[in-house]
Amino acid sequence: MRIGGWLLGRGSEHSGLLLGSDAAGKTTLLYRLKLGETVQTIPTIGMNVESIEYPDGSLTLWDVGGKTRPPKCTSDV
Ligand SMILES: Nc1nc2c(ncn2[C@@H]2O[C@H](COP(=O)(O)OP(=O)(O)OP(=O)(O)O)[C@@H](O)[C@H]2O)c(=O)[nH]1
Ligand SMILES: [Mg+2]
Repeated sequence: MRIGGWLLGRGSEHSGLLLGSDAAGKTTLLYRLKLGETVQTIPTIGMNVESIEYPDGSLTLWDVGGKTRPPKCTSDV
């Protein structure tokens, strides 16, 4: 997708970031959207990335564990 289309909300591929406190339900939401069912989760170490395909496009979601530390270069700022 071209950047202009992304900025204007057009195009068929979208991506997003799931951020929140630990145990907020981010991973549950990710797999609910991906699989259409509620799965049992464990605390996420690092991140999960899933692409959800729709008839007219796809949505890629990045699910970052609530206890995942940011890279050192940003945590020192
Ligand atoms: N009651 C209730 N429990 C939920 C809901 N969503 C998730 N949970 C429960 O909350 C707990 C944590 O859910 P996760 O999806 O693992 O939370 P998370 O935000 O990914 O946590 P981290 O990976 O540690 O950042 C699990 O036991 C889920 O079953 C909800 O909508 N309602
Ligand atoms: Mg998680």
